[in-house]
Amino acid sequence: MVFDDFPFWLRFAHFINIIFITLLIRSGIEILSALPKLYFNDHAKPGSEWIKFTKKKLPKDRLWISLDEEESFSSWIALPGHRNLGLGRHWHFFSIIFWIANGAAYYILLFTSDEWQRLIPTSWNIFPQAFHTAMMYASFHFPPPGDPYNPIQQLSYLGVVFLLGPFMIATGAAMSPAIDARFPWYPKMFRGRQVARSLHFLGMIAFVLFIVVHLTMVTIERFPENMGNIALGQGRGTSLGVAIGLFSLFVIAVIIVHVWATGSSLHKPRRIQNILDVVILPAKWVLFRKAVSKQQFHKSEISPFFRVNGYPPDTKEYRDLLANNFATWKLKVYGVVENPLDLSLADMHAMRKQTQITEHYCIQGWTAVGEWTGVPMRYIIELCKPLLPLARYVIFRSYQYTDGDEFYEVLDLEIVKHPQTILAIEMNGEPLDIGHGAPLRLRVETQLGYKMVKWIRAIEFVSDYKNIGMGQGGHREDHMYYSPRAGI
Ligand SMILES: Nc1nc2c(c(=O)[nH]1)N[C@H]1C(S)=C(S)[C@@H](COP(=O)(O)O)O[C@H]1N2
Ligand SMILES: [Mo]
Repeated sequence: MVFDDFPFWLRFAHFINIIFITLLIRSGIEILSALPKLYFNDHAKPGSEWIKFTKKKLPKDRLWISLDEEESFSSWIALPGHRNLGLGRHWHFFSIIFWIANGAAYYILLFTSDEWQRLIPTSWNIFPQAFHTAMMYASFHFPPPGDPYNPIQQLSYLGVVFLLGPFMIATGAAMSPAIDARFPWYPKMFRGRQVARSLHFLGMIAFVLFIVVHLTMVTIERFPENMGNIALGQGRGTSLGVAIGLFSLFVIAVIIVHVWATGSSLHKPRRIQNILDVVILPAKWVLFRKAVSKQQFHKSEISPFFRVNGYPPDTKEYRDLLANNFATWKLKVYGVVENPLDLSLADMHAMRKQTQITEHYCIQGWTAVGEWTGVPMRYIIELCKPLLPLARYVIFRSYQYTDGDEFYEVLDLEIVKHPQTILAIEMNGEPLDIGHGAPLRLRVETQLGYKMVKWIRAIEFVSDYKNIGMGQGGHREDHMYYSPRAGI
């Protein structure tokens, strides 16, 4: 069949795709910089990576933390660059929402029109034809123009649109703690989150290679016609001058978006965080708040090594508690509750406890499986009786001060009630050690690690968190631009 001109929606979707795929690649590289090491096993033991993008050596003679492993990548490749995982993730999730929406609209229009026939071969002959075309390229000859594409072109577009795109969404979703906690079989399909992360990286490389080859081919092979097709819908009769002009418009548009996204993220990170969160936060609320963790790993799956993130508190208050083995420690539960509580470690031990073996997902990218024993937060809620509807958020406050401020994190009350949200007092059958949060730390198995406050001092129920800290919903949100909702 002879194909008509490219419809407007197809050209528009192609343009939107260029904007978001490039934002996704650069922000993805930023995310990689937070743990520039890739693993094929979920213990993610330092040294067992199959590839790394860092020369940093970890000290052997003192405690180091996962934040020490972060690299600073240049803004020329990473969005925004210079160690800003928080904003990199904001750009990634903002972009993925629009990229998927654009892709979905494109799929629908493709199949409700005849346009799918451009991409989907209707005969097995495509394979011998593709071989023939490959031979021509290999001998430095251009094959005759296809209708509309030559077989190699058609197969690569088919692969990118229907395989690589969905593959990136599937491997990306497999890195979400909320999805994996709710459906533990899902990450297992990829043999674990670290394999999904490695595959996601390799898929990104495939995308980059495709883009490079695609750009090269459309510029060296019938450039004016290609530009006419993809910009104006109609390629015949386009002159070289017009083609160069159209190509420059594309390039300029992409550059403007990237320069603006990078510059504004570096100079006004808070503003950009808040703007992007207008879209991201409600999406996370809708998608993840009902996801309840159903993890139960086997004892044999417990990781031999479990990274520490965050240096233990070095205040006199904490040292004194440590000196008497937390005998004088009391957990304060207060705020908009009917029954404020003061619980000692002995009180906590006397309560009904629960043990869970779960996988920890740090925002930096590493994972580790551990066994946690402690008191479910829903029992604490039964005791302290939050005042409804006033109580909407729960603040977990730590003894630790870092970057000059108290470490605290805010969680939606709904997530705090989840069955695997517990105040852990033991790890792998032993009392919590200092690095992992003694005497008490939060486990909230549908969230990323930074929500799981260690060295807990107090728990406060509030109706709003805008006047707490810098008002972003946690210490990491305030200082590192992480998102207050951490299901992905
Ligand atoms: N008080 C406090 N709690 C904290 C942190 C911190 O820096 N300070 N780091 C968080 C992060 S980012 C992670 S991944 C987990 C790590 O827990 P672990 O050190 O037991 O592995 O603790 C979380 N809780
Ligand atoms: Mo983390």
